Amino acid sequence: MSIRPRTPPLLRPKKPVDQSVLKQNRKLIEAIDRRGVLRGTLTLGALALLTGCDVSEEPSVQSALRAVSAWNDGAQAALLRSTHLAPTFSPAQVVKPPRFNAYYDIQDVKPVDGATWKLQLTGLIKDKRPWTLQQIYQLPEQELIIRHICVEGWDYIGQWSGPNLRAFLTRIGADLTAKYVYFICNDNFTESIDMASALHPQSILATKYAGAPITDPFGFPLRLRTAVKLGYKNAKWIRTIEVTNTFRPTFWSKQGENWFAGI
Ligand SMILES: Nc1nc2c(c(=O)[nH]1)N[C@H]1C(S)=C(S)[C@@H](COP(=O)(O)O)O[C@H]1N2
Ligand SMILES: [Mo]
Repeated sequence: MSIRPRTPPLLRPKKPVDQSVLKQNRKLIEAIDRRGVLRGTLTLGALALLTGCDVSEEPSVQSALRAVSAWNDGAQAALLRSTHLAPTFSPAQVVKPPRFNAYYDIQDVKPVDGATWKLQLTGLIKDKRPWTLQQIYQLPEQELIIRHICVEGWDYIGQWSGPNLRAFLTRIGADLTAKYVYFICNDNFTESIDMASALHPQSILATKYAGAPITDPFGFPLRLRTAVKLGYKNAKWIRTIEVTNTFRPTFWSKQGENWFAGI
């Protein structure tokens, strides 16, 4: 299986956006960055995550910048991680089916057998017993209707549900002060997110899309869906979760993509 190449820039919009809009608004961006809100990683994707605006059109890039600016006024940057919620949408806006992406084509997806699959736990976790799918289905579910933003220049609104990641990490006795939550997937894809993002209220382990189990191409039986990261951080077909203080290079970070990729 060959890796579909991906090249910078981080976001390639559907209609080419004049990237100079970011330059034109440099003062505003610098003001935002000074307070550390965007951690020096302002991209059109991060703007879309923050504001929910469609970043494929130049006027909405500008309204996104204005929205960030308005929100930022008087706000403490440190509050972002815990209290700033990414935009959510209504069920009527949900795209069905979702839009597929992986580092290979959809016909190369190898379905996971939900009957034999088990979620493996490793690292800084007290209770490392593996979980069957039936056990996971018994956990309380949270629904997120959020925008998925792929750096290849497309996005869609999706309706995901499954156990809240913070609740799950708490339940298994994970060290919530550890630095990273690392995901190993059935297709040998790897991703990791910082603990603050893992504990964000809009991060879930999704088992369902639009109320039905996620279908094979979209990560059956279990995937990460977080509103605070770009598309590629949302690991599909998760096999193992590791809680760790050791940074391990991830699939896309090894190819030179930004590791943080979020807000
Ligand atoms: N296991 C695995 N997860 C993955 C990928 C992948 O190749 N393998 N691709 C990522 C990328 S680049 C994107 S945009 C999203 C696509 O998710 P979707 O198919 O549900 O839209 O999955 C992410 N998670
Ligand atoms: Mo992506």
